[in-house]
Amino acid sequence: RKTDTSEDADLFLGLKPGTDTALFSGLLVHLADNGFLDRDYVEHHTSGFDEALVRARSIAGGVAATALATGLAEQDVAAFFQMFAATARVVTLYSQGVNQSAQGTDKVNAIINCHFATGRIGKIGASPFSLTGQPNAMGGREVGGLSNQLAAHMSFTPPDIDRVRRFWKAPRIATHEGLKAVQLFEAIGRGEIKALWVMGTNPAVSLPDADAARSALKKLELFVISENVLSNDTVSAGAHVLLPALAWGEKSGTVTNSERRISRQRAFLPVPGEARPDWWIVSEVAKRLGFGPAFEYGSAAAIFREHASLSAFENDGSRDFDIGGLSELSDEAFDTMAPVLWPHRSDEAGQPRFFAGGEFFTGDRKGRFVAPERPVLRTEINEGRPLRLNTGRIRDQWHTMTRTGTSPRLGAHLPEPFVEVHPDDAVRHGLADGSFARVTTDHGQCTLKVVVSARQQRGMLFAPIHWSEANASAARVGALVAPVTDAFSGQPESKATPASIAPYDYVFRGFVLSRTPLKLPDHAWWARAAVSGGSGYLIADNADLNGWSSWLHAVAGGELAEYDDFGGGVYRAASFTGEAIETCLFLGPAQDAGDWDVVKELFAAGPLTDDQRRMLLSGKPAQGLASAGPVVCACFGVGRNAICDAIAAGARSATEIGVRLKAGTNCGSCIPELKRLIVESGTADPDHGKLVAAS
Ligand SMILES: Nc1nc2c(c(=O)[nH]1)N[C@H]1C(S)=C(S)[C@@H](COP(=O)(O)OP(=O)(O)OC[C@H]3O[C@@H](n4cnc5c(=O)[nH]c(N)nc54)[C@H](O)[C@@H]3O)O[C@H]1N2
Ligand SMILES: Nc1nc2c(c(=O)[nH]1)N[C@H]1C(S)=C(S)[C@@H](COP(=O)(O)OP(=O)(O)OC[C@H]3O[C@@H](n4cnc5c(=O)[nH]c(N)nc54)[C@H](O)[C@@H]3O)O[C@H]1N2
Ligand SMILES: [Mo]
Repeated sequence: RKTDTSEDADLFLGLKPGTDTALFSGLLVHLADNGFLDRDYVEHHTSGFDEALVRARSIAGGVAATALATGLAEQDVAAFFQMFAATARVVTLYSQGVNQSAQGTDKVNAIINCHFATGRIGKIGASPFSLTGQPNAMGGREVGGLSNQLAAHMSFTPPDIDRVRRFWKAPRIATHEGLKAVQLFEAIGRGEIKALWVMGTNPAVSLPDADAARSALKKLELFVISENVLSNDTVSAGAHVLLPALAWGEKSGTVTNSERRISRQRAFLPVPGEARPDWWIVSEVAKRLGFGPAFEYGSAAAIFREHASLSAFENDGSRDFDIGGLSELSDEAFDTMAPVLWPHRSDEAGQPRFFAGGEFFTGDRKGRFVAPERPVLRTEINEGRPLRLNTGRIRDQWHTMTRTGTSPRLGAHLPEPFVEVHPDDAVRHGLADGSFARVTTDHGQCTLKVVVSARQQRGMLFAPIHWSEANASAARVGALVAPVTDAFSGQPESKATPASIAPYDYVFRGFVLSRTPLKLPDHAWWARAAVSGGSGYLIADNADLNGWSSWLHAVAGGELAEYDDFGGGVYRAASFTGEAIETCLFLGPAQDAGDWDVVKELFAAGPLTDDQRRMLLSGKPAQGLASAGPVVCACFGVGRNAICDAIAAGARSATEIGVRLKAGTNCGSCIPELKRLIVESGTADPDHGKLVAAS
């Protein structure tokens, strides 16, 4: 699928889902057959090359075979092979399109094989690079936050278990790997796990087959959640105990980024209510369980010192993660610690780079080529499920929206849950841009707004993962996803579930704005969007307008100003407190559903003039207030209409739009969209485009 990132690429490879292993197998063969191997590196610093090459040859033995396996054009495959071969400094960045797959480990192996084969690893500008997504994904691994590892990069081998056991004086330490997330929830569903403590994750939304995961939670005898928010889908699945945890900005500790740099996170907000740091909550529970002496931490600094000591304990260079040099930090030194690269051993400073000279953390210090399996998706499409559903993120929201979902600025760009469909598939399945569709898989169903886009592959759907039962009526996309997983990593195949799509008609569209949160009627399709000054809901429905009028009278209380044209299918009503809108409802046929962006601005403005109040329900509230359209630049709140006006007035590049409107001049993440708007307007400056490509 073409993304904003892909727009700046010299070469875009829109391969068939799950076929990365074939692409990189073909590349390995090309490198081997055309004299691009670093034979010296392969011989001295790696093992397993011959088997890996034989396997790669059987998967994709040349350009044509690679093109066939991946669905790419031969000239694109050839261009990619050439670019990789000819460029000494190559970084291969990969994230969930590679990992979240039942063949994810093999995809990664196939990538790393090409870097081993060329010796392009651990050198300046040359390395495979896994973009772990969570801000502290690395830190999570360092402290052993996965079910298949112990702390400080130790695993469940007898010597490691013994070492951690002695260090922690923990005779009953776990002696084997635990269940990974998907299998864990399956075991809960079977009643094999009876107690669960969820901390800092929202699995009822984010797991595959999420409806099954959510119902499994009901079987627990003890279900504890540590959370920042009072409610999310996991909490409402029936938590028995809710522990209020401090959030980012409120708590103190460290995080580690993708280049192994540990940074201090300092609290800059007061502690709200009874909330406590997660470490404190864990320690207090441990004390009640009778492990008091082991959990007498007075601060995050004390925990960090112990963590650093364990990393160095009986290490002697055998484990990469060693921050023994930080194990004696005073509280003050911890507080003022500058970002530090690991390893940071007691006898030396940070080590800027691993692996350039081999020296991998394996028994013989050699890197292992791994021969991947031929890539095959674990599910099949058929007549009933002719498409595949790809899922992922959008720019403006973070995962399950418990925090970004409260920002009016972020909610202004793409406020509704949607499914992206290729124009040909839209025709085939009778879908129009801006209409609604039901997406169905063997696991669940969602009703989403249709976005028709040529950036989507034929045969593929894409839906963002962010919406949940907390903020939408029918958009728990995780519920659609097949729970098949990679045999080694346990990652689910979240990007390729067989699916069907069908149009779903609503007679009425519209929205509700309210100073207080509302519960929408069960029959309505709705999505909550953060707005300034209250709560906003975009809605669609087939129930009669009289019913909506009664509903509004009941929830709004007080006196309503109303405009109804039930015959024409239009109903608009508002209540006021003083001169400001208290609650308002706009409903009508799609072309007459009210202007969400304009009314939202009036709602946020507070007191309205007499004219504005009179015009509000007329269907033309925009007079004297030009709608900025959906916000494209979230940093400066610049809307699409303003950007299109600037383009019409002569702006020919993202930079020129920035000069006029500031749009794109802060974080820059809207620049691809600015460029797209210029292209769509047909006014793009071709020379400027070349300049960008050349630089
Ligand atoms: N705004 C925002 N940013 C985030 C997050 C967020 O929630 N919101 N989450 C963070 C986290 S935790 C993570 S893990 C990262 C994830 O970052 P990404 O991995 O960039 O995010 P996804 O949206 O999952 O995108 C995966 C991409 O892979 C493509 N893809 C699907 N199948 C395949 C395939 O078989 N092969 C290939 N090559 N590509 C495929 C998809 O079309 C999609 O464009 O983002 C981080 N950043
Ligand atoms: N279909 C599909 N599913 C996916 C993905 C996909 O691409 N497609 N991506 C997957 C990926 S890569 C990821 S990372 C997951 C993300 O999925 P989750 O981790 O489930 O999503 P979040 O919304 O980040 O959940 C974090 C929860 O922790 C709470 N929280 C935040 N800070 C703290 C804290 O300091 N302490 C405590 N105790 N709680 C806190 C938040 O309020 C929130 O409820 O989703 C995965 N699921
Ligand atoms: Mo992630």
